[in-house]
Order: sequence, then C-alpha cells, then structure tokens
Amino acid sequence: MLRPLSGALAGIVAAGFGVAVAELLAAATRPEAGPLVAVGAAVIDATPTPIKEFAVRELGTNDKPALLTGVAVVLALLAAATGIFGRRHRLVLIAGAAVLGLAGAAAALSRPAAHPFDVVPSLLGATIAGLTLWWLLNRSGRARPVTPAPATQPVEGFDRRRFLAAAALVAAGAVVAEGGATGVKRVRGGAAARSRADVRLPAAADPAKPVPAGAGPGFLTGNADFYRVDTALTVPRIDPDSWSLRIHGMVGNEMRLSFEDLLRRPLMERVISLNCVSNEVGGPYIGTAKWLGVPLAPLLKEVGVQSGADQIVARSAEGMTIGTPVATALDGRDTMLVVGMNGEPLPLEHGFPVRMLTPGLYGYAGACKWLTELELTTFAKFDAYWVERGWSADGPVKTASRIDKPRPFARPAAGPVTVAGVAWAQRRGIKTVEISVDGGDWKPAELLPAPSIDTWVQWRFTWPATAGPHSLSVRATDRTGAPQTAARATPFPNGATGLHTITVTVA
Ligand SMILES: Nc1nc2c(c(=O)[nH]1)N[C@H]1C(S)=C(S)[C@@H](COP(=O)(O)O)O[C@H]1N2
Ligand SMILES: [Mo]
Repeated sequence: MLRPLSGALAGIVAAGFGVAVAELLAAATRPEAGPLVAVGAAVIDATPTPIKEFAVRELGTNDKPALLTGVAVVLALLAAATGIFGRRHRLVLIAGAAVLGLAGAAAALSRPAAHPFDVVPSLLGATIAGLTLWWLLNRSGRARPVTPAPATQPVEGFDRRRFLAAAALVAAGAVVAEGGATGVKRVRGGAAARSRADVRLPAAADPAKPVPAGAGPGFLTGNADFYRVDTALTVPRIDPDSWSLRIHGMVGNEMRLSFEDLLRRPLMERVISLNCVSNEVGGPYIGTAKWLGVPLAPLLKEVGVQSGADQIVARSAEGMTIGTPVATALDGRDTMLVVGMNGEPLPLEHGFPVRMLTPGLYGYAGACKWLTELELTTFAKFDAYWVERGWSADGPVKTASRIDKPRPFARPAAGPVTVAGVAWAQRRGIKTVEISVDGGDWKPAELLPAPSIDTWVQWRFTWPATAGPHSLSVRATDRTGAPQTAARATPFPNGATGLHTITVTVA
C-alpha cells in the first residue's frame, strides 16, 4: 500500500485536478460558481465584522488574494487527509469527495444572486477528484511483474515509479485545466472591457462646476488610484446591452430602464468625494471624482414613491444590498445613478455599467455598484447587507481630516516645513482646518478652493520646524461650526472619529 505521504500527494493532485476542471467550467459559464470563489464569498459573508474590518485594515486590496489562498490551503489539507485515510478505506475517499463537493455547491447556492446551475462546477469537480484519487490509489497498489521475477518480489506492493508517473499525469491535467480557466477568464475579461470601450457617453446637460484653478494637484483622484472596497471576489462583468434597472416596491408605477433609456435622459456631472465607513483615522479609503449620471429624484417622481416608504434598497448583479434613505434622494442633493467617472464609462471595478452615488453618505449606505434594482420599502421591513451585520442603517459621513505631508516618521530639515492634507464633511462643507504642534494651541491652516460642500478640501500650513521629535495633529470644523471630536471611535458601526496625529523628527 501507499505510504501516507504518497496518499497525501494523491489527494492533493486529485483535488487540484477536480478544482481546475470545475474552475474551467465556471469560467466558461458562471464565474461566480467557481468553487474557490464561491467558498471565499460565503466565508466573507459569514465572517464576523471585526475580522472583516481587520482584513480590510491590514490587507487592504490584498484581502481577496489572501482569502482565496486560505481557502486553497484548507482544501489542500482536507484533500491530503482524504488521500491518507482513503488508502485503506475507500469509503473515506467517497465521503471526503462528497463533503467537499457539497460544501462548494452549498457555498455557490448560498450566494444571493445564485442560479441552480451553480452547484454543477463543484459537484462535477468533486466527482472527478474522487474518481481520480481512486484511480491513483489503485494504480499504485499493484507492482508491474518484473521478468524474471525474483522469488521475493511481492505481487501486491508499491510501485513508486508507476505511482509518481500517474500523479504527474494528473498534476499536468490540473495545470492544463487551470491554464484553460485562466485563458477563458482573460477572453471574457477582454470582452467586458471591449463592451465598456464601446460605450459612448453623451455630454452632461447639467455640467459640473469646474474644479477651481487654485485647487492643488491631486484634487481629483484618477480612476486607477481610486480606492476599491467591495465583497466581490470576481468583478461582475455586465453587458450594458442586456443590462436593465428595475424600480419597484412601494411605487405607483413600476419602471424598467435599459442602459440606452438611462443615457437618453438629461445627465448631470458633479465633482463629489466618496469615502468608506471602514476608513480608519488618517486612512486611504476616500477619493474625489467627476461623476456623470442621471439624477435620481426625477426618476423617483416618475415612479411615484408611496407615502411611508423611507428606504431605497439598491441591489447589485452579484447580490449586494445597500439601503439608502429615500430622503437623501429627494432633499436636493445630487444623488444619482452614475454611468461615467472622470470622463470615462465607469471602470468595471467601480460598478460598470451603473452605480449609485449619494453625496454625504458612506459608500456602504449610498453607493451600490453594478446596480440592477431599486426597491422602495421601509427600514422597518428590510435590513440591507451591512445592516444585517450590525452597521448603522443610516450612514452620514463624519467630519474628518488627514495629514498627507510630511509622511509619518519623516525627517524634514529645520525651518519652514509645509504640512498639507485634506479634510471632508460632505453635505456640510469644511469651514476651518487647524493644526496643533506637540499638543499646543490650534493654529489655522490655509484652505484651498473647492467646487462644493460635497468634496474634500485641501489645506496647507507652514510650520516653523525646530530640531527634535514633534507631533502634528489636524482638526477640521464643518460649516455648521461643529469641530471634529478628538474622541476615538472605531469604524464600526458608523465611522471612525478621532484626530489624525503623526510624529516626525526634525533634523
Ligand atoms: N455591489 C456592491 N456595491 C458596493 C459595495 C459592495 O461590496 N458591493 N461596497 C460599498 C462600499 S462599502 C463602498 S465604500 C463603496 C466603494 O466604492 P469604490 O470601490 O468604487 O470606491 O462601494 C459600495 N458599493
Ligand atoms: Mo465602505
């Protein structure tokens, strides 16, 4: 019989082959049904919020590769165990393959936008892995007759070379299938990028106020630099020609709009800052872009929102739900269905073809990407995805400020040092920004011009720096006159508070 190590190897290559075939089938049909991605997505949904926060904070955009690697490692361990114990008891082999296949299928089915077909890749992959493992275990069990056979040659034994050749064959099959899956994904990704490139966005009937000439470089965040936060392990690839938006629920007349319908409406363009509730004090999850879109208020008037409806539940292609107060679409702010970002169609990662944007709300409460549905309902009747996980139902942004220059632990030379950064309080606007050195008096910073109260404001301060270690703190006051609180709060459940403070050593 095989030694345990060979059993483990057999289990791992068989599972690798099965998963690769499953990934290939999924890539060609429904990418979200690939077993690794489906299990990863189920893990994201089931992960307690503090751990999810930790992952976003510590790993940033690498949280997704790290998660998929983790899923693959756990699968490899279970497959190795199946191989080891399956050597003696084939029932263990059957049970192992069945459990893993059913786990993948259940994960795929648990996705909010699941389709019954989504169980197929996992079940097929597990069947192939099970049969392959069986074959590998059997194949190595019988030694090739050696001629002339020495009297001591056991008939039942372990033919190492024969086993390794078989395992190598299976591993090669896995590499080929995996390569095929990668190729199919690349072709489909190319097709999505092309359909995006084919989109011709009309000019805005209601153009954006230009960014004032006095604003500093970096006022607008480029699309490639714009932060990305979402739960999607595969970026939804939506064909705008078959996309439609359904507006329904507590409305007088339901409406369905195609992408063409949307583009035929008068478009507005606005410069607006979007930030994430998960942003730590001083964190990077904020950007400012020029957004082109259809104002939501006139659409809501057309469908006729019934009295009592206080929540718009936005649903996305991959099953996210984001609940936005109806009031924030009707109180005069520029809440819109976005089709363009900085003069281009929305990038795939930022919600192509259509996303929502609500000035003054964190993204989790007002900025659903890959939008497919708006349902008018009430907060009492429905908890959106993040609210189910304990986040506040309403997500107004808190006043915040950040020091971008100098970097923490920089070593500037003594003399005048430019301290600079951004401050934001969308919907309220920023009145003042102040700096405190080593906990001393608050001194006003200079504010650079900004186009509206819905964007961040750049500020700068000339600091007469003296040799030695120093701390620098920043504090913003919004236009209602409320200063930022120094009290520290975590991002959960409705946004971080506290002052951004950095330490530098002046040479
Ligand atoms: N479909 C979908 N939309 C989503 C999310 C998501 O996970 N799925 N995340 C939200 C969150 S938490 C934020 S902060 C913003 C981020 O938008 P961006 O990635 O374009 O910067 O998108 C929001 N819209
Ligand atoms: Mo967010």
